[in-house]
Amino acid sequence: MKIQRIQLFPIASPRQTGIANQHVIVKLETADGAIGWGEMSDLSHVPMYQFDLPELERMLNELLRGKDPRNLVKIEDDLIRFYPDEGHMYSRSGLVRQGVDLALHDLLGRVDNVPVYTLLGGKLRDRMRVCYPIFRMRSVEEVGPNLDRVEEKLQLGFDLIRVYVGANLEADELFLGQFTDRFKGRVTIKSLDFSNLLDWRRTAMAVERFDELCDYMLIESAAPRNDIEGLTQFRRRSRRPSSEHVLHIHHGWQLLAAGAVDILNVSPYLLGGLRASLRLIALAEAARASVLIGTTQELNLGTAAVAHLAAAARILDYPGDNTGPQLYMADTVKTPVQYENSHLIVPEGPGLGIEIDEEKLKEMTTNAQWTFGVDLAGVLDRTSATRPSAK
Ligand code: GAE
Ligand code: MG
Ligand code: MG
Repeated sequence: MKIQRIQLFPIASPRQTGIANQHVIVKLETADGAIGWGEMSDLSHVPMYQFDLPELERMLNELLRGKDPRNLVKIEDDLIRFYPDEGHMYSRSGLVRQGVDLALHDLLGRVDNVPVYTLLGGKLRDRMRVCYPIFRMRSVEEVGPNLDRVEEKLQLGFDLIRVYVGANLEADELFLGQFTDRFKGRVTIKSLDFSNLLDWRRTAMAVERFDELCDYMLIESAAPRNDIEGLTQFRRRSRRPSSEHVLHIHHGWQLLAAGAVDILNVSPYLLGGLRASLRLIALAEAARASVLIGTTQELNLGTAAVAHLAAAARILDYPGDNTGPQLYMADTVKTPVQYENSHLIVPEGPGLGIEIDEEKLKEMTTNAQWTFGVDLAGVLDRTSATRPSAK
C-alpha cells in the first residue's frame, strides 16, 4: 500500500451558541483506492493567522506521497520534525499532525475492516462520560440564558456540564448559586475552567467563594499560561483535583514532575493525534496521575477519534469534554456519533466508524467563510459578539 494523495477541505460550522468555527477535513487516498478521513479541528482561535491551505496541501503531498500508510511510526516521526511542537493551546502544527494521524488510522481500519480502537490495541470500555460546556459569562445578563441551556441539554440526556469562569465573579456566583437551586441532584458540574485567566491566588480566592455555592469534580487551568509553579502552589492548597491541558509530551512530564496537577487534560487536537495522546496517557500512568480527554470542540470525525482513544485508554478516571457534535449545527457526516445519557458511544464500524457525505462536504467547502472578526473576548470565550457584555 502506498499513499497517493492527500486533500484538504476547509469548512465552517455554526454553533448553537451563535459563533461559527473553521475546520479542515482531510482525505487520504492510496494508489489502490483505499480512503481515510481525518480532521484538523477548530482553527478559529488566537493566534489569529490561518493556514495557507493550498501550500499546506502541497507540502503534505510532498511528504506523504509514496509512503506506506502502515508505517505509522515513520510518518509520525517525519511529521513531528516538519511540524514541531509549538507549546500553546491552539498549536497549528498539532492540528496538522492530528489531521494526518486520524486519516491514517481511519484508512488502515477500513482496509482491515476493523474499528480504530482495534488498531490501538483493543477496548477497555465502549463509552465515555462527557459534559456539555457552559461558556464564560462576562455579564450577569448572560446567567439566565445559560441556566436555560442547562435545562435544555438535560432534556436531551446531558446531566453533566462544565462551566468556564473567572472573567466576572459576580456572574459566576450568580450562575453557580442558581444552578444549585435549580439543578442539584439532577445535573453535576464536572469542572470549573479558569482558562489560565487568573493568577493562582486569585483562582484560590474565587474557588473559596464558589465552594460555598456548588459542588463540582475539579478545577481546570488555575494559573496563567505556562505558570507551572503557580499551578503547583494552587494544587497544594486545593481540596479538589486540578487539571491542565497538556501541550506536548515534555510539558506533560513537567506538569507531573512539579506536582502541578492531579489530572492531565489530554487532547488529540493539541498533541497531534491518537498515538501522541496514548503516550501522554502512559506518562500519567507512570506518575500515578489521572487523565481526562479535553476538546477544542471537534466535529464528528474528531469526536469519533476521541471515542476510540477513550476505548483504549488505560487511565481515564474523569469524564471528558467531547460534545462538539452537540454544539455544531452542520457537519459533513451521514450519521453523527451517538450519545446516551451524557456518554459518548464508541463507534463500531470500520475505521473511525463515520461515513462522510461527499456532497455535503462539497457544499460546505464551497460555502465556507473563513472570517474571524475582531471581538477578542468573544474569540477567547467562544461567545458571540451579540452577547450582552459586548454592547
Ligand atoms: O479550555 C477548554 O477546555 C476548551 O475546550 C477550550 O479550548 C475552548 O475554547 C474550545 C472551544 O473552541 O470551545 O477550544
Ligand atoms: Mg480548558
Ligand atoms: Mg476550540
